[in-house]
Amino acid sequence: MNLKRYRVNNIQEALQLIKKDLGPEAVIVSTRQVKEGNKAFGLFAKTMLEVTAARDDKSQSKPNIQASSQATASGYRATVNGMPRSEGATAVASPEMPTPNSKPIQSNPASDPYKALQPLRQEIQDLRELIQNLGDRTASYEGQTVAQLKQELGEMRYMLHSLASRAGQMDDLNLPENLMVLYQQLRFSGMEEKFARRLMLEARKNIAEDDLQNFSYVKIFIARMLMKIVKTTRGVESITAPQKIFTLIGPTGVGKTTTAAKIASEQLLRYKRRVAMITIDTFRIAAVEQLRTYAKIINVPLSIVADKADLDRAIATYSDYDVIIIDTGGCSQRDESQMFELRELFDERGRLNNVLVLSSTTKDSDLNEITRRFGVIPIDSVIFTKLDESSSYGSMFNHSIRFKKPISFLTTGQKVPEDIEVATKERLVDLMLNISGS
Ligand SMILES: Nc1nc2c(ncn2[C@@H]2O[C@H](COP(=O)(O)OP(=O)(O)O)[C@@H](O)[C@H]2O)c(=O)[nH]1
Ligand SMILES: [Mg+2]
Repeated sequence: MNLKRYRVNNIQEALQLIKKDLGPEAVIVSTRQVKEGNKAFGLFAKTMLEVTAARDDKSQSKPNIQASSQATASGYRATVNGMPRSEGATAVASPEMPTPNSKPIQSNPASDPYKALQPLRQEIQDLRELIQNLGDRTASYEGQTVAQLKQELGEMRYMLHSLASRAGQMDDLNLPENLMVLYQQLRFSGMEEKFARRLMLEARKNIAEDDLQNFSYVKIFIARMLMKIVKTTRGVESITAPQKIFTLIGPTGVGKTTTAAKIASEQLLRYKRRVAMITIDTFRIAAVEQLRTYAKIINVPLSIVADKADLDRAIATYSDYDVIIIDTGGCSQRDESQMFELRELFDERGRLNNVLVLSSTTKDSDLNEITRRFGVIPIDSVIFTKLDESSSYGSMFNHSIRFKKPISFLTTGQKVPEDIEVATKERLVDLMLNISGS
């Protein structure tokens, strides 16, 4: 097994390199988006595609086999050989290869994927033994070498998993090639399987046969569908009341206080609005101090309140302010009494605009639980923080599909006030499909 990894701008570029280096028999075993460049702000670094390809050395010596007799090859092979051509892309298929996109990838439950797994299993077993030996022989080896081998073992596991899942769940999808490539991209970005599948099936129904051959067209079509799924609020601009009262709630540590300061600062400096802040942090004195410091720097008044009556009084005090940002203490969604307290304070529609702050690094199942539990309070929008620390943005779409809550802001770093942006559909879709970089 000959394994190679490439960092490229797009899949077409990868396919050219793979075909050149490893030949048409090569299979893509994994792709993922990686950031390159400025490390402090991963988000603004260039997004590259990292593609790992493999070629079974045994297959290399064989002459080029006819497409029809290659039918046992997995869909990956078909993807490498029959890559869609988008504008500017050089053809990767050699003349004897099937015409790009001429046929949908056929489902193929034949035994080949399992045969393909066999050498991988053996290699994993060998690697395991090697790691074990190295670990036993000398402790000093437990540094770099073992770490490297462990990483390779991880990659092999991933390959096995990928091959196995291709052999299983995707066989029945039977998608045209361009849709299959985008399906994989959405899955690698973290979109849940059933959502990605539904999207692709819907796209196939609605895209004309001819247009399906055009990768750029299909990608834009999927981008438009994603734009319909996700809703945004233009920051605080969708609040039509003369006074915008914006409450940030959510679990501890997601970035509520930092985000409150960023929004306050933006409202003051960019929109020239009169801004006041309130915090309901009665237990964590340090957290109150954190907001107090920000309020001082930004130069806005801050009130610290303990209960609903206090809150109402503070809001009344700021009646001639354009924007009031309310920060809340960290609260565990599993603590019933804290949730009850929060509900007492914020369960009112109309006057308060409640925003659930979630970290984009939180895994899907936890995002679901948090949203369900905080859902006892009316939630008007969601903020996703820490995009700079996340590499898969599909969970934001999974959340949008599941809970249909609009997204108001995205935050991209620790710096106040600059690391925040008003969420836009274009930006969210670009995070998934990397349209601007392709
Ligand atoms: N990398 C990164 N860190 C963030 C971001 N937003 C907040 N943080 C950090 O997350 C930590 C917790 O933030 P804080 O505002 O205190 O969270 P809270 O408990 O929800 O109020 C702090 O170290 C922040 O600097 C972000 O967008 N990116
Ligand atoms: Mg806080």
